[in-house]
Amino acid sequence: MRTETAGGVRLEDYQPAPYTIDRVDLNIRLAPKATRVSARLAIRRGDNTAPGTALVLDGDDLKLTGLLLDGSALTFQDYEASPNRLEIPAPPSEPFVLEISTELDPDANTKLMGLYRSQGTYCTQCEAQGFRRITYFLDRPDVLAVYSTRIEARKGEAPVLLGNGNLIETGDVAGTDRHFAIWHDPHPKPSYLFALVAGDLARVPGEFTTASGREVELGIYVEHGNEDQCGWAMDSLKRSMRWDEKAFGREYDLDVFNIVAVSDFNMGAMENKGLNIFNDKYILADPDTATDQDYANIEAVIAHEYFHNWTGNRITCRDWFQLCLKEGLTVFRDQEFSADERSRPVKRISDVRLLKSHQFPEDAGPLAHPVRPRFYQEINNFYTATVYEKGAEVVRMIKTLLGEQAFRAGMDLFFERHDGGATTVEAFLDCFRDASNEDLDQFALWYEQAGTPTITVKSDYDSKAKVFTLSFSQSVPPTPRQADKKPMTIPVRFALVGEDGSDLAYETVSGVEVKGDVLKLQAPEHKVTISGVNERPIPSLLRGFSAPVILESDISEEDYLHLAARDGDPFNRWQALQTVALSSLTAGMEAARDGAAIEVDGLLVHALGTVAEDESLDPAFRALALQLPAEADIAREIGSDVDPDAVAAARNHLRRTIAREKGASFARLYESLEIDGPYSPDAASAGVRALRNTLLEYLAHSGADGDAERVRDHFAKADNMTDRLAGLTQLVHARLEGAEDALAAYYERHSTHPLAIDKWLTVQATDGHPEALEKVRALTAHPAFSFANPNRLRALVGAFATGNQTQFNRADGAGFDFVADTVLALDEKNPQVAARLLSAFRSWRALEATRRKLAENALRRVAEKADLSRDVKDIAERSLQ
Ligand code: 0A1
Ligand code: ZN
Repeated sequence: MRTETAGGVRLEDYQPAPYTIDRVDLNIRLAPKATRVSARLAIRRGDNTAPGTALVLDGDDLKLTGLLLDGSALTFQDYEASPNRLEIPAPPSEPFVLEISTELDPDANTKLMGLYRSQGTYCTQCEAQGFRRITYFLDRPDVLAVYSTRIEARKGEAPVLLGNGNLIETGDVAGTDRHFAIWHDPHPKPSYLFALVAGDLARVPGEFTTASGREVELGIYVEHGNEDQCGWAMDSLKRSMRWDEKAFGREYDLDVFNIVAVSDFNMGAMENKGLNIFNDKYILADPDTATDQDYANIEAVIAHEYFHNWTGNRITCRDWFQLCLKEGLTVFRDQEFSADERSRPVKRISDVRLLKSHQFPEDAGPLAHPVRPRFYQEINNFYTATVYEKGAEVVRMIKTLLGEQAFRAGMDLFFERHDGGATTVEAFLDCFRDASNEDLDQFALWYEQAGTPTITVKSDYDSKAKVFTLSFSQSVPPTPRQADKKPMTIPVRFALVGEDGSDLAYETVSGVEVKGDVLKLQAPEHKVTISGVNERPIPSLLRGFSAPVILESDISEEDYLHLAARDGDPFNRWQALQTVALSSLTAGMEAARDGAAIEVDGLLVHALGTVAEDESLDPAFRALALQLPAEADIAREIGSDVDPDAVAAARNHLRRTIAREKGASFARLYESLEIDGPYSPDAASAGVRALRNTLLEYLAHSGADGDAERVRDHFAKADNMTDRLAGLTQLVHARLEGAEDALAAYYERHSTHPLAIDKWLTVQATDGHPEALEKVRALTAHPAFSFANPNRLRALVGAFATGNQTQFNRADGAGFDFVADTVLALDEKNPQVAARLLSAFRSWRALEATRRKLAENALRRVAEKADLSRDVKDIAERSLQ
């Protein structure tokens, strides 16, 4: 029985495959317009499959050129073939070999799924369902096979031939200008992990010896000339390999590990077994063209893909509904890696910022879905912040609830039990149950229920009885197809903070289950009573963001500012400032909307000034603390009837006021933060640059004599991309004199480096000025822009749609129309990227009425177009539901 129907795919319809494919022998003869693929599949009837059951293989846009069963040609009565399907109605009941020949046109493949060419290099992308664009197959993650791949190409065109696993043989094809390589991957894998690369690439070598002494040859392949931009990626790879041994006891399992950087790629990177393929944006870095953030991203993505070797590849997903099993878990692992390599609190704050800015809006809008969905129309649309980032939070909560040791024991059990298998979220949770005896039944709702829970808390201190009471209630909002929600298990890490900032002692906690400093909320309401509290405490709740929830509390602004200044948990210090800033900005927005004067909270301005100057704090932390909530964060906080212009007015006003009041001290601090010596991407110097560049943003808006000059100088004298881009951004966004010259100078300097040009496009696309749309439109005709390249598209149109709140949401609807038109034009070429772009509309219902109507019209126009891809149709329809 097939699980895929015209109406979408449902988890409850899952059935094991009726046939198994044990071995796949591929012979791929590459040519730009006519690549010939022969796939020999060793197929076996499943134990529960009746003899004579039809074999149905998936295809996508395939051209069948030959078909042999056990060496004999099949006649037309023996099979039915279409570009999307191959059926053998009555296959043999004993194991048999099916040899399928197909012909592909890599040059015509603009979807970048299956086999395509990027700058002349042949490469593949098979997750989630790209293998079926190469040959007919049981293209589902629970069909695991051992692959051998013979790759053949013209020597001049593709001197480098790479496949999964280990290299077995190479040679010339006698009498031709062609050569071949045979790769063998001994680890059974699902088809989505298949990959090949062939091209004229440079190799940057490395080596690694695993804990048990296996010598692994490492290679990073890039276009010629880019070799010297691979050092950081290689270093990150080696550190990742070592970390996985130490933190999770996981060693690498092949003799080679290759990474290839390509410039046309739909996503960030891909964990194909032994042959990771990367968007070059996550490999290439040098100080002149990559920012500190790029370096941090490269480190995280390299780690992420490498960690998939165990969480994803050795243990894979039974079906695509289980995507979070590999993605949430692997994001959790890469977050922990970066936290260990850098500053843990700073990493946590950055991750939570990302969660709140991307996942919370998704969870609050029409595209909300559970971490493990139960239904999809198009699986490509479920590589979301919910599956990845909220999925990682769920794993983090398991660790919080179980404690470090039991968590590790559960992970060890998972690796032991499921190595070599394709499994489920239930089986994953069972490992933690068995390792800890913890009841995770209610906890499992985190995988099932969409929507961000809100916890509301009221506090009371009885100074006579020395009893502190916290009254919690929780609620989970309705989301598409999930009207009613059950109460969830919510781990709340807490402390009671005293006058001097220390954590106060207490005697007993009742009314809730407690483990160490974690309260385990499970009921709709809990009255938590804490005895033996000798002074009035300020509760520090949800320390380290122990659960992905919205916290609404009756804590006063004064108390929040006390936490901001003194909480022992750095995350909550940051959060306290954000909370105060958000409430001040929401009030400012109301005033702006009513045409009243915006009042600025003097206590907040003072608190920010104090954090900036506090040298006992990590500069990276100070930088984060000084960054005001983004316009999109303020909009999310407001939740409905949002006027983005009023939001921007309030934020700009607050920033200007801080800049005016603190300008002189910020300028002094800025001047004192010079870094001596050559650029290094390490976390400590990146932190100093982050603080300096955050101060620069205020100086750009101070209006004080000399500050604009400082910004121009900052740009002109920068000896690295982090500073140069910060200077350029401030010049352009603050509309300072010299902005146009700076844009021209930047372009001149970096015109041959596409990734640096992406930043130039983004700076212009995210300028909140009303001219931005016209500029963006004009830039789509610029020679540096390419509609066919996903990075360029995201840097310009994507950045405009997601990073320019006032101009995308223009009151005349022109921003919506522009993005909708781009989606429609792009859909014909690359539906995946088009669908992602369209999801920028995800918060349209929260807008005020005029904009809401205009956004709806644009979405309807998209939804109603004939011949839409399944990708775009799915997003358009769900957005309108
Ligand atoms: N598994 C990859 C993400 C990925 C998904 C789909 C792709 O196809 C276009 C590519 C990459 C990861 O988590 O890194
Ligand atoms: Zn991943």
